[in-house]
Formats: sequence, structure tokens, C-alpha cells
Amino acid sequence: MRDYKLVVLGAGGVGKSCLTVQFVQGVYLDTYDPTIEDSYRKSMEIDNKVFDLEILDTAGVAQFTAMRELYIKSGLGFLLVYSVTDRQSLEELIELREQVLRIKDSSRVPMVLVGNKADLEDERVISVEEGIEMSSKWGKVPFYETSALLRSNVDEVFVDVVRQIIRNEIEAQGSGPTAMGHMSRRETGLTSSPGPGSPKGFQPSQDPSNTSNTLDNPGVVRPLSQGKNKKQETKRKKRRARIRV
Ligand SMILES: Nc1nc2c(ncn2[C@@H]2O[C@H](COP(=O)(O)OP(=O)(O)O)[C@@H](O)[C@H]2O)c(=O)[nH]1
Ligand SMILES: [Mg+2]
Repeated sequence: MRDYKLVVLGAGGVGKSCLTVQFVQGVYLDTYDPTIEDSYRKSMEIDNKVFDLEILDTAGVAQFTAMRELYIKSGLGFLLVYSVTDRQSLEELIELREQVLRIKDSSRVPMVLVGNKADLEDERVISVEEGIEMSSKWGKVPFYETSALLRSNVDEVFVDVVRQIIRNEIEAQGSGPTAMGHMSRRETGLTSSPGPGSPKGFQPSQDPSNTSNTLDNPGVVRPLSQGKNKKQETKRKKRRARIRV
């Protein structure tokens, strides 16, 4: 069994620790020391195989440090997190992603773009469309909106990155990037969407009640389905309608 090192990156206060702790321990910590940088372990079954995940919850991304270079080097997959309530946090991801690609020296690094705090509809300043736009600019990096608070799309973002890592490994073992072409998705055990470089149009979920859908369709934008009230649900419907056009 292999260790899969995942790194959670993003500006301070976007919810990296809340997402990580929610994923690993299934609890929502409202107050978490913003200076703590810690790693967590979790075993997880994906497609009937158990994976040992080591997740590094980073802190203080303002400066480039030798330490950061090290953990980016050792990381296999990356969660790039912004908050939908903080425009600056999305802008900071541009430089962070470039850093990751530079250090990994590859344009095919397993990663997901994560817009957290999607439950805060009234404080939202970044629309779903802007998230999609960023993801498209990045070569269709899978994009999710999450809520650590509601535990919405939390497992999905981590599973998506792991699936991308597995897919890269299979391709590396085969005869290059076309190796997957000889195998059906069933044979590879992979049912996730193509990663960066294999563009697939974003489709908002047609059936918000079908949450299992997400795992088989990373790259799919998943606005939150746990409507707290009717107003939010109406807003979401409008948003979905807009995306569909
Ligand atoms: N409403 C809401 N608040 C969140 C969410 N995730 C994090 N927060 C809040 O944002 C604060 C900062 O989160 P934290 O995980 O410490 O951010 P980090 O600096 O990126 O690790 C937390 O104390 C929470 O109050 C979320 O999904 N929804
Ligand atoms: Mg933190």
C-alpha cells in the first residue's frame, strides 16, 4: 500500500484546515489556529482499493520558502483552495499554481480548484462562473465548490485528486500518454473524468440529489445541494440555468 501525499494550498482563512479536518475526522472546527501547519493521515477505499493518504494542511502562503518547495516536491496531488467570499484568495491561487507547476516541472500535476464557503451565499463575491473560467484557463482543472461547514463536496475533492494521481501512475506504467487508450475505463478501475489536457465541458449537476454522481464526474461543478432555505435554492437554480446557456 502506497502513501499518497496531498497538499492543501491557498490563502489564509479560506478554510484549508476546516476542509482537511472535516475530511479526516468528520468534524467542523470553527476556530483553528491559522498558523498551524500539520499533516494528517487517512486510509480510504476508492474503487475497492485502499489508499493511505497523507494530507498536508499548509499555512502562511504569503512567502515562498524552501520548506514550501520541499513539500510541493514531495506532494503528489494538490488542492488549490479559495473562498467564494474573498476575491484576493482566488487571485493568489494563480501564483501558487504556477509555483506548483514550476517545482513539479510538469503541466500535468494532479490538482483540483476548490471554491470553499459556498454556504455563505450572502457574502459571496465570486460566482460559480468565475470558478469555471479559472478552471478553463488552467486546462479544465476539475472545479468544485465546497462547504467545510456543511461537509459538502469535501470527500469529493480529495477523491478527485487521488483518482488523478492513480491515472497518472497508470499512464506512466504504460507506454506513455496513449496507454489508457488501450484500456477501457472499467479495466483501469477508473471512472473519473479526464484531467487537465483532456477537456470535458463543465455541466452543472442536473440532479442535485444524486450525490454519488460527483465521484464519477470530477470536473463537474457541484453547487451545494443542501439548501438551507428556499432563497438559496432559488439562487442556485438561477445559477444552474445560467451555466447551462
Ligand atoms: N461558513 C463557512 N465558514 C468556513 C468554512 N470553512 C472555513 N470557514 C471559516 O473560516 C475560518 C478559517 O478557516 P480555516 O480552515 O482556519 O482557514 P485556513 O487558514 O485556510 O486553514 C474558520 O474559522 C471558519 O470560521 C465553510 O465552509 N463555511
Ligand atoms: Mg489553517
